[in-house]
Order: sequence, then C-alpha cells, then structure tokens
Amino acid sequence: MIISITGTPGVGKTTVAKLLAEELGYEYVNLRDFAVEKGIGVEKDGELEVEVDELAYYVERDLKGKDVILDGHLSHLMPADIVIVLRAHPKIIGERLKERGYPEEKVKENVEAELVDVILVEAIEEHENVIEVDTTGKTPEEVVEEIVELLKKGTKRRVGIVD
Ligand code: DAT
Repeated sequence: MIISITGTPGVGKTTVAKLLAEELGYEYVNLRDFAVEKGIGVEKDGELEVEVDELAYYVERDLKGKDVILDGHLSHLMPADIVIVLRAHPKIIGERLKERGYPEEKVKENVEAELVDVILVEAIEEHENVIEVDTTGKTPEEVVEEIVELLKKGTKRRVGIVD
C-alpha cells in the first residue's frame, strides 16, 4: 500500500513520514530523491522541476504493490492508496520557512497556499481516500499516533467542499 504524506512545505511531512514509516514498518521514500534516482526532472534555482505524469509513471512502475510512505508536496498527485494532508497554522509555516532561509516571496506564497487549502483541494480532486490532519500544537509523535489511529479505523472518509 502506498500512503502519501503531503502538505505545504514546512508543515512537517519529512518528520512525520519517517516516524510513520518506522511505526508501520513501511519503506520511507522521499519523492524528490526518488525523482533524482530515476534521472527525471530539471534543476531550476535549486529546485527540481518534474513532469508530474512522468513521476507518477515511475511511482506506479517501481513502488506499486510495496508498502511505502511517500513524502513530498507532490505526493498527492501520485498513484497512492491513501493520502494524508498535513496542516499547520499558516503562521507556523511562515516561521519555519523563514528559519529555513526561504526568500520572502516564497515564504509568502506558501503561507497563502496553506491559508486557502491549495494542497487539500488538489488532493480531494485526485483521490477519494484523503485524510486531513491538523498538526498545530502537536508533537510529531502525537501526529503519528493520530494517523495510526485513523488508519486503523479503515478510514474511507470523503472530504467534500460545501459552499
Ligand atoms: P516538510 O517536510 O513538510 O517541509 P519538515 O518535516 O522538514 O517539513 O519540518 C519542518 C521543520 O518543522 C523541522 O525543523 C521540524 C519541525 N517540525 C515538524 N513537525 C513538527 C511538529 N509537529 N511540531 C514541531 N516542530 C515540527
């Protein structure tokens, strides 16, 4: 089973994904490293620009059928069985990205993306099995515990937009 851990940069994906993989005995795969390993994508201003469909092709080919935790902010666009969208208060995202040395424009862009649920919306457009987990005020261990509990419940919780 492929479980994607997605969310705005700085939300805690890598931290949570590694812990969750350990807890479940799954293989941890960082999507960026995976793309580099497969020789796809182009380096641009220190970022790796990849063709989403090409990346999805390799995920399907090489990871389908394995028990994998897929870490990356594009992981909800991959052929996953379950997508976990991590959330945090936009202020926290801003602080973490500033600390990470992101330029102001990039910090602002990501804070706004978190504010207007960009990744959640994309995830529910792509997948039926989406779990949204708010990490605000929780330790990574508490977040993992919450995810494990939700997975045990066999969550088939569909998230919809009410307007
Ligand atoms: P991402 O992979 O989404 O970019 P990360 O796992 O690298 O995020 O985490 C960014 C920073 O935030 C890192 O210094 C660890 C910290 N962090 C992550 N999850 C946290 C949590 N639940 N509570 C406090 N700090 C957290």
